[in-house]
Amino acid sequence: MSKYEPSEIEPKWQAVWRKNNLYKVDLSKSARKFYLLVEFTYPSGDLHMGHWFTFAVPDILARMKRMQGFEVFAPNGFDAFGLPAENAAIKRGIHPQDWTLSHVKRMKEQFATMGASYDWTHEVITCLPNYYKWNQWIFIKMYELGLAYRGKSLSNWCPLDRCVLANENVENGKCWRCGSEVVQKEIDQWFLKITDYAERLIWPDKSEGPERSRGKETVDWPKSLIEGQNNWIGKSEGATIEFRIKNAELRIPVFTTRPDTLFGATFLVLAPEHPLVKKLTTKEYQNLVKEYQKRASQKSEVERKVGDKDKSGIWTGSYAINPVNNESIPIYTADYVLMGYGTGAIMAVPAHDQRDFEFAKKHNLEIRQVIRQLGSKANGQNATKIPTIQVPNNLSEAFEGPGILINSGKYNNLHSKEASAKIISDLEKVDLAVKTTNYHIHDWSVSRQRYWGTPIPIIYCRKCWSDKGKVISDKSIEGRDYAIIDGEKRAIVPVPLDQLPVELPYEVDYTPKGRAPLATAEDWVNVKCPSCGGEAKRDTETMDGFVDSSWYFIRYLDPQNDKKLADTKLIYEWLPVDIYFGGAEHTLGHTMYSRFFTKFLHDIGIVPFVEYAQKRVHHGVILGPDGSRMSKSKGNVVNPDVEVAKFGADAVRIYLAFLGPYDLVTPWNPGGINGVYRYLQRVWALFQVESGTLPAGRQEWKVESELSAEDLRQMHKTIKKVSVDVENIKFNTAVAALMEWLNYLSDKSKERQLAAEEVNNYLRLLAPFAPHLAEELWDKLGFSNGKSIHLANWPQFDPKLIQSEKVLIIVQINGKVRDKIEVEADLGEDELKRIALDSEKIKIVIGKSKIQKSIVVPNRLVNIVI
Ligand code: ANZ
Ligand code: ZN
Repeated sequence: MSKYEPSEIEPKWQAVWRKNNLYKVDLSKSARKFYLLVEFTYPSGDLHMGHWFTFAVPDILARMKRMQGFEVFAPNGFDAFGLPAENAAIKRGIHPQDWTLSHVKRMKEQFATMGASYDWTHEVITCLPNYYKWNQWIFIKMYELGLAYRGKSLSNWCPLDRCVLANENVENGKCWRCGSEVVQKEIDQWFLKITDYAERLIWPDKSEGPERSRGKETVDWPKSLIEGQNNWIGKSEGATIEFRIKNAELRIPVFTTRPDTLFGATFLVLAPEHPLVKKLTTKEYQNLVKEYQKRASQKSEVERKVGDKDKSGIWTGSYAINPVNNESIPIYTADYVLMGYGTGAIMAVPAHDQRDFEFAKKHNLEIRQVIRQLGSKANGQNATKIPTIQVPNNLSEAFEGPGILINSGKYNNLHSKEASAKIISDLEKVDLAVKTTNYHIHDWSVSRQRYWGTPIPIIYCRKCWSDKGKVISDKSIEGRDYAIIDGEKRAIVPVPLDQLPVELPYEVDYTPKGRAPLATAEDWVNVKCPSCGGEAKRDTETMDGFVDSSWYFIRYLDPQNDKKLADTKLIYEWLPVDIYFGGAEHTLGHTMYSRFFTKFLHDIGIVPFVEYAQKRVHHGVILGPDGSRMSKSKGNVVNPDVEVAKFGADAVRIYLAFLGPYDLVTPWNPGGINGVYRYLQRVWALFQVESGTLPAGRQEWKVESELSAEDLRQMHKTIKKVSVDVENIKFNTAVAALMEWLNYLSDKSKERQLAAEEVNNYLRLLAPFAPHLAEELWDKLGFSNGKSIHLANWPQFDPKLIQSEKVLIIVQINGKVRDKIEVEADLGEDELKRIALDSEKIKIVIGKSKIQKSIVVPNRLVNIVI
């Protein structure tokens, strides 16, 4: 009997599969299509264990589906633009393109050792012009529809290098290169108007009409992702209420979600950037306010949202008039109010908003309670008899919930909801309020002062502006029709679609010089205007890398197409993606942007669906053996190449699948992979036949032997378990089932011959997990007839043969036996708990009591504690 030598059989089969083009998909066969997508990877240079976890485990599903007769499309590629290439280039003088493409090459070689079935013939590499041309095309389509515009946004600005810094290049508030203090500065940037899609991005997309197409109500995405997205969009319904100013013809609109608390508004707060701050500030406060504004400008939005402990802010010297009771209330400016949300001004209700409460405490402002908590009829009093209570600054915190109105004139005793509606409608009559919906999500700022990205396909023309622009100048809008470049107005001229791509020039000085690297490529920057032929300049910024990953799943279908994003027939037949694997860290950014692009492409008639993936699965994270994140500096990195050399790719694959539920964060366990390796050795030993020499005692196993009912049950149970578990992304329990069946077969084989059917089925079930070992034995044992096991059919199970034994489960409540129920053996804990709680006897005993916890002992007992 030969030894199990993965280092011999694995490269051998990988070469055969490559030669036979085993995983090449036929996209013309879409009747039973299965599009399996894994988030493509950044070409960082080395394939680490995280990549293996991300790609090798979903490959199990791809392989099973293929054997089940699906035409499986599992493409792969590289998300190849981005900061690391550029930073490495700056540090080491290698051109970002050379750096990136050499990493792509090396990583593909490493990918090959995984024995995964990804299809590289549809590879997408985003830094190549035939890909990013279409980023530019989409950008211009958005521009034409008013969805791409130039606007201002606060950015990290290094005053010494005179450039914008990405968040990751700000270290402790200082520039990573020169160490100077980073400030927040308003910078002109390109934006994509994702806010226009805010309502439709809320889950589920409820839009009517043609959007009601494939891929909607049925999508199966993690709940955490859906909630995360909805929170980021942050839809908020309320009203805009206007406050008049004492002694001035001005009004300040504020956005509030709680009009019912209006009688408790004891001051107003404006964001420090609010344009009215200057007008409202009286002479004696001007210096203090200016100083405060300057301090606030040094804080990032994130810092301001978190809020400081000292609740900084300052009075402007002015008063506003509360529209419901005509009281004069002071107007403050404070940085906990953000200019970018609502109207940039708030009515502060310290008794019912915690931030306002802390601010009022600090600045000694009145805290007036106007909402009474429901059910808090203190001292048994009837609600209507509760006297209006003045609670002078002795609350310990704000009461933020809804309740019954007090201290609110004619609105007293109404419930918050009712009161809000009444107050809005009363103020609407005198033109002081209007119902308003706000969204927290901002437009997506997509331009970067970076080299290694997609050039923005825009040209700025002085002549077009002086010829045409001025004529229509009162209707022209900054950011849409013209931009101010170097202090001068120029028309915005998109590059004509037939002149795309605007290629990234190779020769560029990308070391920091205080301007965008592309500005140094003067031959490239200076162009003839495509509209008037005059002297013009290109935009010198590049697109955010999230643009690249927002539609790559469409491009995979047809990566060489130079007429369209992809062939329309392929889009209609192959999308949406059936299952999309990726990291939970992309719950916000990538997932939101790609959904936005999908809806946009839907609206311009490119795709017929509004969600691009039916199912989304998050993978977990593999930590180092010490339980912390693998990192070179900690010395806890497990290198897949080393593990493959020791145990083989099949063992590494199965180990990763067997670790635990796929979405869990789990440390690498060196003992675990040893165990998996031994399991594969046992499979090898039990089944293998050396060139005609059959293993002792099992000379005739190829002949059909009689299988007992129990033998059949074991076999069909395993087929079912593996099929169902892999389908449901429970790879670990599928592996456990295979191990169990092996134990059974090893045991029984002492007394009888294994049937050919058993060996054959076992190998086919094992094939997605250990593709090399299964192929080798399939071939050696004469099952193949020259055809790969990966093209064989997936085993079928017969439900009649699985009928399992029954067991009697005892159901206890607080330790007392209350019922006995006959159930199928081996049910899971949740299932058993559900059955127990369904019992009439149990329901009666529990009644209205609350269940504290329940203890389940499989096959024996459920104890419910109430
Ligand atoms: C009065 C009030 C009373 C409020 C009360 C809350 C509770 P969401 O749900 O996030 O939309 N707000 C409005 N604009 C703001 C801005 N630019 N910066 C900081 N805070 C702002 O929150 C809406 C609430 O946040 C608004 O309702 C406003 O405070 C505050 F008992 O108005 B509220
Ligand atoms: Zn022009």
